[in-house]
Amino acid sequence: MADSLRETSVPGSERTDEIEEFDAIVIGSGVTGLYSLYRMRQLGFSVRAFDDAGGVGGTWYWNRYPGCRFDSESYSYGYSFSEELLQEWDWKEHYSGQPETERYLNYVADKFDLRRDIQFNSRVMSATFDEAESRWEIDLEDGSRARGQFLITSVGSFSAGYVPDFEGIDSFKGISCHTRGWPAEGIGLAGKRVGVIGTGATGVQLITEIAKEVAHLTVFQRTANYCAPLRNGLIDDETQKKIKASYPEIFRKCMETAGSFMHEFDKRSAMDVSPEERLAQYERLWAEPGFKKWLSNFHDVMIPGEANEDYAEFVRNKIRERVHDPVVAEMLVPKDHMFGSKRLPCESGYYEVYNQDNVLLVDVREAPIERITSKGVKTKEAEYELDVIIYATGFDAITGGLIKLNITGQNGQKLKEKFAAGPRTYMGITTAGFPNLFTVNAASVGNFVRAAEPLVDWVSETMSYLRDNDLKRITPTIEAEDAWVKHVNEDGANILRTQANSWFVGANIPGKARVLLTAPDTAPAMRAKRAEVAANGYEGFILE
Ligand code: N01
Repeated sequence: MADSLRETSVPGSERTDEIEEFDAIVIGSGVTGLYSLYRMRQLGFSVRAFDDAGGVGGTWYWNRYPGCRFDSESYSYGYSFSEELLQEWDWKEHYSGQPETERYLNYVADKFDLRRDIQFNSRVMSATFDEAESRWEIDLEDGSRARGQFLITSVGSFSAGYVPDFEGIDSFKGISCHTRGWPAEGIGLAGKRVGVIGTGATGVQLITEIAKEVAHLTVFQRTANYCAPLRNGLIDDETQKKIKASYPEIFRKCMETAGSFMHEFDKRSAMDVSPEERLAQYERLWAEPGFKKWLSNFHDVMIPGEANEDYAEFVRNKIRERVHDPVVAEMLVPKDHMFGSKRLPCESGYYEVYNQDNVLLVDVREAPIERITSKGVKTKEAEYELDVIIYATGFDAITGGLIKLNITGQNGQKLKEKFAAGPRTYMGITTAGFPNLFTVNAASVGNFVRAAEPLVDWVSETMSYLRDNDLKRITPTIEAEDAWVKHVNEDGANILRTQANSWFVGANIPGKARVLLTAPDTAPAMRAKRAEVAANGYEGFILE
């Protein structure tokens, strides 16, 4: 199994006495971690980032599986803080693939000389708050330690890969891999019998790509997804110039929308226009690239109800049109959840894969996987012999990466225990009893870079406020936290994201509490809330 999925254990005998001291400790050097380093350094803080990876990129370092790419426009995803960077960097494709995105993040790290403050191959095993000194201390796998006044968890939403606890999983004699731990040198799949478990956004991208080279592909699907054509393309020189000239406009648009994407909902209701006009709009958007068909649609397509079901049926019919065998087509048509209640995977030929003679779709809801054998996968109905098993089984999203850090706050309280019934935070970013801890990974939603920049700005400005006012720590009050948790649960109850069993609500992990893991609010509302809290002298926080 992939190195990245190893269980953590607190180091013992190798522990060293040497402790490095910083103002801020950042965990992770993905998009949020890199910007945290840049911004905090700019404000004069001493800062060190620790990453268990061998290089920068976070998600874009670990997810090297074939087909991995953006589903938001590349130029809406880049950092906005440097005009020079924006003008220097040429995105090659409208929806950049993993190798290009990893190259971009390396370019950023080099351009702003960020590497000198990043310690790679350094897994954080635990983080403990020292009450007397008001400092966080982290233990690394090699036994070394570091301390900082502030602890910033930039570990991303999807850093804890999830592999189901299948019986016999270690008995398989072939190659097996979770998509997050895909080896940099690749896995030679040509001529092999390959099985993929999972058909979420990752599985959809992977399956489409590897179906081009494998001898035989077996896809184990538990839930069919609504997927929409990505319609990617290369960026020509003229378009490149236009993009570079319109960055202020692109970012302005992103900052106005709910998920910080470039697309704005149509304010009309789908049901207020004639059926002909409705269908014409669905078809027009379907022919457009990316998320437009989702996020530029009639606004009530994204609200549970009649419009949502009308559009869902349109998408189901699009799937039926593309798959030749009607039985297979019906297996691929989602019927048990609402359109948009799970993240919409964008694809480039996914459904046509099932028209290939060497591809078999297996329904593992009907006949669940019973065990992994030495030869392959055994379901309730049959055993499938394979050379390679790929687990595209997702992530213990948002809280999983945090819990893995073994964080202990005041009075020995463990974050794992505190979050057992779901995350308890104030604004997704702080939690009572854990002073100066900023869980930035848990508060980024939608387009990650667009969300990360203002979030990290707020955290850095808060740190500056403490420094300028001779304060040592900031902790939310229990009352503010209770009110926030109530808001998340109550206002989140009726939104689309809580209607399906997905990672949004922790339902993909057996035993995990079913709670909305993100804020139910739009990105502009979250920014306004944070600004208001700061303007009111950090309302809801205790400053000491
Ligand atoms: O993970 P998932 P993902 N037996 O949890 C199945 C982002 N992302 O890695 O639906 C059989 O969505 C599970 O089945 P079910 C994006 O935000 C972005 O695909 O639970 N099957 C499902 O099919 C996305 O939402 C991009 O019934 C089992 C799959 O495994 C998020 O990452 C690309 C099983 C997991 O799907 C996560 O996506 C990729 C079992 N025991 C990802 N357990 C971009 O384009 C699980 N499954 C930017």
